Amino acid sequence: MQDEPIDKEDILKKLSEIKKLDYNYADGRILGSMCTEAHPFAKEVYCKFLDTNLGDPGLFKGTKYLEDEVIKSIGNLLSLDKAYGNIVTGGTEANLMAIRAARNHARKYKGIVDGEIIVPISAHFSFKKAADMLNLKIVEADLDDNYRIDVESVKDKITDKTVAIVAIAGTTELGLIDPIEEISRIAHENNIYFHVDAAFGGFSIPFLRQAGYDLPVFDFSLEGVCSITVDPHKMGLAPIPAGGIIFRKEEYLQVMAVDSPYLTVKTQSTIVGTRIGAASAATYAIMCYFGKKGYSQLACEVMDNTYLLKEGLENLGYDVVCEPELNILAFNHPEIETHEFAEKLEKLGWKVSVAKCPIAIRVVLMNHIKKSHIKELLEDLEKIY
Ligand code: 0PR
Repeated sequence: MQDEPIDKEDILKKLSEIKKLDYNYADGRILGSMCTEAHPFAKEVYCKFLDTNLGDPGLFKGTKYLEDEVIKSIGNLLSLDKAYGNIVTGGTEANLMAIRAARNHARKYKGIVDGEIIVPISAHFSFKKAADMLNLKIVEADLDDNYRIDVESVKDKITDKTVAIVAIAGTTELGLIDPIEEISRIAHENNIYFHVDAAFGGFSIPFLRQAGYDLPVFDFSLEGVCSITVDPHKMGLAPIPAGGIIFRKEEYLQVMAVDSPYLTVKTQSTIVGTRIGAASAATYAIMCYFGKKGYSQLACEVMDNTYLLKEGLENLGYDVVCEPELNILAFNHPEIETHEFAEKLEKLGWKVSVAKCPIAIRVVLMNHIKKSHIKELLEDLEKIY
């Protein structure tokens, strides 16, 4: 830091120069991101609540009310009459809270001290962080031929140390939905905590189902489901950071509670202490603003774009890895090795990402990717082919 203050104008000038290093969603070149530009209205509301702190909710009763309302609304979308949970920083923190609840619950009621969690190979790496922090062993369940969790493999991996089973509604790499109904039954029969990671799919599957898409049930209507991660900062168009964790029962929050004697509430179950209220306010605002109709339209639009890209790719002769269930498409060049192919796309200005299982170029068709961008991408892909 320099000794003397600098004028605001000069600082802003420097910042806008530096910001030029960033890619912009609006350019339609960011193809591998699950985040997108937040809706302007959500950003406006966010700024109004910047100083609120849900770590001490008794001081911010209005903002706490907004968080509760958001949890209630998301819970209702997921077939839960009375929901418990929090708006957190993202899917990582939401998954960490779910696994912490599962671990503590198993420790308290079953006496398990060195627990294991069963997660599919396709699970997001946040579960590795959670297992590391919570001192749990990760047991990976295989995928079936369609890249979804293999139900038999889950059954085989259950032991008397299993504290949680995880399945995904909208996998990070392929956007696929695991057979959640079957896993829910297995978890319920074995009295094991079952967490569904719908960080990506949670804000689109309910709306797509409503619009007539034939997608499987993944929510609390299945009795084995104990918690669901749903991120407003992905398909919900809320500003970063906004993740969501929804629990079926209050006891899952209670088993994580620590005393917070000098605060306006007696206990705290979240991982973070001082925590942002702006994310709850912005999510509340954007959910009111869109309504089910608005989200349904958004979810359908991005699916239309997904099919448009798929058709274009197939017409050109590219290999599409699997039929998309959500707005993620993975594909390969029939001859060029995937990383080499990704480099060619990078050179043409496309920010792509490469999936690991199976190795493929992966495009997340978020709201910032418009039909005009898909047309440009297909033109470049035609040249490469
Ligand atoms: N669960 C699932 C299914 C996810 O896909 C992700 C993130 C998480 C949990 C963790 O969420 P947070 O990143 O909010 O903690 N999925 C993307 C990924 O890691 C996130 C992402 C977003 C990556 C934008 C890149 C990017 O540019 O691939």
